[in-house]
Amino acid sequence: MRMLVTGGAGFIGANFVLSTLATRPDVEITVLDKFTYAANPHTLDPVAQQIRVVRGDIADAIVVDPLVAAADLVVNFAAESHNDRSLEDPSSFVDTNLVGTFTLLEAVRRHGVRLHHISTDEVYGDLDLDDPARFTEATAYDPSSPYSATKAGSDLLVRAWVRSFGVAATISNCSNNYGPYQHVEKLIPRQITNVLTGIRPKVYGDGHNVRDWIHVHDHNDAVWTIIDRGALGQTYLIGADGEVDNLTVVRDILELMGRPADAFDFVTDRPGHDRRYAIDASRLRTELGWTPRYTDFRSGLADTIDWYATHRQWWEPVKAGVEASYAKTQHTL
Ligand code: NAD
Ligand code: TDX
Repeated sequence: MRMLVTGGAGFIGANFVLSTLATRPDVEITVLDKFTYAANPHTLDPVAQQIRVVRGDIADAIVVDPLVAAADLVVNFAAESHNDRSLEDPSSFVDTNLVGTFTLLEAVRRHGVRLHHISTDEVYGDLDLDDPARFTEATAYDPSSPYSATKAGSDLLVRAWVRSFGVAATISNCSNNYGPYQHVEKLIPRQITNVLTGIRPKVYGDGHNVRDWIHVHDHNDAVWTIIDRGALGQTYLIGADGEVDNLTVVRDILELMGRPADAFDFVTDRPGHDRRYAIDASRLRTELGWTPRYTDFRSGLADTIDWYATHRQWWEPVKAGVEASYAKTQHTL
């Protein structure tokens, strides 16, 4: 199988490329990535001889068209992915998440190639802390941030291309990922690398916001399950019953790293900060038989801490810049 992996140099896409190479020798991989700030140019170095890497923009039809024509399947991980950045400057989110997905859809339509589109649970908006409900595939879209609104728009484009043009596509909406190779702007790697560099972890607002954590390997395993057995035109939610509030995440990190559990700061809240996400992944579990393997969050967190502690050269070059940028808007409460 010839696979085009867009965004394959980012956090989830690179983990997908590495695990696919390790487990599926029959898959030929081409990565299309713009190598934005979010891509670490060295992540794919160890497998550079086994894949083709093209530096380019998914919104550039001239680049996209021949790559799609030469593929049997496109898996679209490429996106602007960070909520905080989308609040500072939303324009690249519209370009990549909306125009980029549109450009891929037109190419797969032209060449009759299957697409799997990677999306997020944030398209459903948020839930109250005391609401027993969880998101399902039937939940109405209600995104809050420029990031989640552009991801919601990209999903709706995929659905429209399926219905109007018969494009062979599937969509997955996953909850919050953690694991190796995640950019240090995101909650878990930011706090781990804060502790490793002598900075106190930073918790937004009151810290009671809940995220539904899943290990990136479980996410990618579910993506493969959908590629192998998913029904064309269908949407699947991916989650591993991992609801944890941010205060607990930060206290767990501090404890696992041998620091006092209260050695963190509360800082300025994120504008429009979603309160809680929670996924009901019953369709994926019952119809496709998928189950997560990393079900012990603290042990997954301990492995992730270990990875950042032993891969300082991977994140150190960008750490100071990320903190300097956050310091412009975030102040200790
Ligand atoms: P990331 O920011 O780490 O990586 C994104 C990658 O896309 C980078 O390599 C970047 O260079 C590339 N890219 C950006 N714009 C591009 C463009 N115009 N053309 C080509 N490449 C471009 O993001 P991630 O966390 O790996 O997320 C991957 C996908 O998974 C995204 O679609 C995101 O919405 C979705 N998702 C992420 C999470 C999470 O917790 N991180 C959860 C659910 C869904
Ligand atoms: O320093 C921080 N302190 C803090 O309290 C950071 C960076 C975040 N937070 C909070 C905000 C959120 O409640 O932690 C939570 C997680 O924040 P992020 O890591 O920025 O993730 P989130 O906004 O939940 O979005 C993530 O999951 C869904 C990904 O970035 C998205 O791409 C994905 O769609």
